[in-house]
Amino acid sequence: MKNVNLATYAKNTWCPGCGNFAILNSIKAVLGELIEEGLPAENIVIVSGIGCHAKIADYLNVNSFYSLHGRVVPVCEAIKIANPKLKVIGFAGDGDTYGEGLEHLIFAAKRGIDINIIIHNNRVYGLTTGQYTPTSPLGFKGRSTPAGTKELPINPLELMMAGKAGFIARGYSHGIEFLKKIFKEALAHEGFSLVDVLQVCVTFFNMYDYYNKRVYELKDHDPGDYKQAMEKIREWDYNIDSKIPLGVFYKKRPSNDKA
Ligand SMILES: Cc1ncc(C[n+]2csc(CCOP(=O)(O)OP(=O)(O)O)c2C)c(N)n1
Ligand code: SF4
Ligand SMILES: [Mg+2]
Repeated sequence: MKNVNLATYAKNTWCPGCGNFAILNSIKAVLGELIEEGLPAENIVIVSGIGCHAKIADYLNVNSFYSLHGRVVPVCEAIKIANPKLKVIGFAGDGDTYGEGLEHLIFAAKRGIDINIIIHNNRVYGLTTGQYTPTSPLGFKGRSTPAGTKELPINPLELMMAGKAGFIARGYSHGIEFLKKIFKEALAHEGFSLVDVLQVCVTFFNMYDYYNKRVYELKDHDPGDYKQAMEKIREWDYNIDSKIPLGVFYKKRPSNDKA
């Protein structure tokens, strides 16, 4: 068995308690396992955007590309097209990819290109100190909306369904084993995959209590069933006060290409 050490010398500057640690530790464990199972470490490339999430590229000792805000997806696509044998994983923010880079995300999903996108969805612009994003709830009070937003949030997973993404899942930055399981399944999927992680920003939008009361893991769910997946994705639309399902909502079966 190889001795895989994916740590780097970079000093970690995330706030103590930030949900990004769970994403880092989970993906580090999953990549370590994949390398032990035979995936050459040099075939892994990670891409990040601009934001707190993006620092993950500094903390993982694999090939990496720090891209521009909103441009994680096209950089991932270009790397994959240039060298199809690479395992390409993009780490993006909610501001990053559900805002400025949204059209890239939809078309990558539609294209079905074999890249894996992980969204650090803290529902706030963390790095720029607390402005609202497309997934901030109605009434969110932040630096740019002191009186509260007047807009309803989008449900990005519903958009991904409409965009024909082949693999759609939601994780939460509390509970590493579950996150690892989802990441592993996403990386094993051939084609486009999106994992939206409810990543708590303890400094600008601390949602631990809110999520802890509402999240549950999907059981008896058939991810091959488009209608069932859509129903589960609509259960919580990033604003209403309901339970929040976690897990793999949709996984395209070879037979449901037309779904
Ligand atoms: C093209 C471009 N637009 C805007 C910015 C300013 N900017 C940097 S980070 C950021 C927001 C980051 O929010 P998010 O993507 O949610 O990441 P987080 O910090 O929450 O992880 C913005 C607007 C930029 N650097 N480049
Ligand atoms: S500002 Fe928020 S997202 Fe950024 S490191 Fe701190 S807790 Fe994490
Ligand atoms: Mg964010």
